[in-house]
Amino acid sequence: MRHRSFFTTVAVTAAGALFLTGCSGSGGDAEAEVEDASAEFGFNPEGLPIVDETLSLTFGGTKSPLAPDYSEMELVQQWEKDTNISITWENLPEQVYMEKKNLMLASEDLPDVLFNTGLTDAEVVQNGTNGTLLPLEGLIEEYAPTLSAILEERPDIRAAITASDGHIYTLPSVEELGILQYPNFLYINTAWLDALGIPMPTTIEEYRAALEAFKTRDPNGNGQADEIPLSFRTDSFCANPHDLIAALGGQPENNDHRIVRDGKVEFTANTEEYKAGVAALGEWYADGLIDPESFSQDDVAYLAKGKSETPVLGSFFWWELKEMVGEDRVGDYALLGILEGVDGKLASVSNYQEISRGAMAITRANEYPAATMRWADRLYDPVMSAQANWGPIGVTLEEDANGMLVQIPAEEGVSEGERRQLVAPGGPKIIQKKDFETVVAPEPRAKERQELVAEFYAPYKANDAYPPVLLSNEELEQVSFVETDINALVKEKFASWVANGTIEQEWEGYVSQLESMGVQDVVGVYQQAYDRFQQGGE
Ligand SMILES: [Ca+2]
Repeated sequence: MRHRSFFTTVAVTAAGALFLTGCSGSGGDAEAEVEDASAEFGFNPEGLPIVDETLSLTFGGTKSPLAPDYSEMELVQQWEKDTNISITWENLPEQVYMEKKNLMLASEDLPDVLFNTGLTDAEVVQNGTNGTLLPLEGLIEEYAPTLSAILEERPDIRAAITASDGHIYTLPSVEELGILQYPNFLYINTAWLDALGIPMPTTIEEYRAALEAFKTRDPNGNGQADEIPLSFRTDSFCANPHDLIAALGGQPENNDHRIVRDGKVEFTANTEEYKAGVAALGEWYADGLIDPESFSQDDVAYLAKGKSETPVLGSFFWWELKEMVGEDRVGDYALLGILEGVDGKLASVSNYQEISRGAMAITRANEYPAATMRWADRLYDPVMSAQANWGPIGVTLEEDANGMLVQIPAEEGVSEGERRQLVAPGGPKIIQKKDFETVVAPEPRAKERQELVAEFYAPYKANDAYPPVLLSNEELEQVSFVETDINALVKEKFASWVANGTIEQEWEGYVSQLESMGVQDVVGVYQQAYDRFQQGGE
C-alpha cells in the first residue's frame, strides 16, 4: 500500500506526491508527517462525492442521552449519500463514554475519528503530543477551504484551537449568540414592590431597602414572616451574586475568580474591593435579607422556591425567569439588571465560552485524513452547521419569506430540546454572530435573551472574559491542582464570611494563605497563556 506523505502547514506539490511542509512561526518543532491513502478510493479534491468508491470509517465519541444511533439520523444519512463516506458510528452517551475513553485512546482498536470528542484540554494536549490525535493544521489548509476562510477571518477561533506546540489537534464548535457572558440575571418581585408602593430600585441602596421591606412588611399578605428577600447559589451556572459583590465593593467577579482588564489577568478574590463587597453582604445576611440556604441548596431545591404555594421569593439570580417561578408568576417579576453601586454600574463578565474545542479529531488509526478533512469541512458551511446544531431542514428548520432558517415548532408533548437531541448530531460547526442575522434565526428564547443582555448588561460590561486559551501540558500541571485548592478556599470563606460576618478578623490570614498556595504563580501562568493567545495561540 503506497501512502502519500504530508508534512503540515504550507503546501508544496511535487511530482507524483503531495508534501505539506513549512515552518509554523514560533512553534519551531511543529512539523509532523501525516500519511494519506485517500487516493485508493478515488479521492476528489473538490466537489462531491468526496470519494468515487465507498470509503468506510469508524467514528467514536459522545452523543446526547436521547440520541439514536447516529446512522439512523436523516441528516447523517444525507451526509453519507453526498460524500460516499460510510460511517460506522460508535458514539456513546457521555457517562458511558467517559468510563471507556481512556482505555479506547490507549488501545489499538481506536476509531478513525472522534466526533464530539469529549476530551478535556489536558487529554487533547496529551493525546496530540503522543501521536494518538493527528495534527490537523496542514490538512485544514489543504482540504478545508470553508474552515480555512473562517479561520483567516477569525484569528481568535484559530488561536482557541491551537496548542502551545503550534498544532491543531481538534476542530472547533462555535455558536455566537452573545448570551453566555452574562448568565446571572437578577430578578425582583414587582408584584410585591407594587403592593408596598416601592418604585423599581436603580441603586444598590434602594435594592437593599426593598429587600428590607420584603422582610418586614408581609408583602404576600399571609400574616407570617415567611418571605425570602434574596436567594442565590454559589458556584452554579447562573445563580451567583457576583454583580452584588461588584455593586457593594467595586470588584467584578466570576466563578473562576479570574478576569481580564486592559490585557491583564487578575485574580479577583483577594482585593480590597472584593473584601468590601463580601463584608457588605455579611451585613445583609445579619439583617435577614439573604436566604441561609444560599450556600447549600442545589438547583432543584433552589428552583422550587419560586413555585411555592404561597409566593415567598422576593429576588433571585437565575438564567431564565419562567424556569424559576413557573408560567403563572412570570408577570409578578421583572429583570432588575445592574444596579448603581459604589463604583457605578458594573456588569461582571463570565468566562463561559462560545468557542469550544474538541468537536472532532482524527486519530492515528485513520489512513484517509484528506478525505476525512474534506468530510468535516462541509459541516462548516453555515447552513450545514445550523442543521448539525438543531436538526435538518424540513424537520426542525424551514426557510421563512426572507430565506432565513427558522425553527419549526415542535409537536405537542415534545420539547424543542428533546427534539434536537433526536435529530441533531452536533459535532463540528460554526455559527457566527453574522450568521444569526443572515442564515439562521436564533431560537425565540435565545433571541429574547439577546435583547435583555443588550439592554440590561452589555452597556455596563466591567471586565473582559478570560479567552478560550488552550494551556500547554506544563501550564495545566502548574495550575490545575493549585487552582482547585484556591477555589475551594474562596468558596468556603465566602460562605462563612457572609453567614458569620467574620471577614475582618480572618482577612489577612486568608490573603497570606492564598499567597502561600501560589495564587500569583497561577495568575502568571494564565497571563503567559493569555499573551500567547493574543499572538495567535502558539
Ligand atoms: Ca408573609
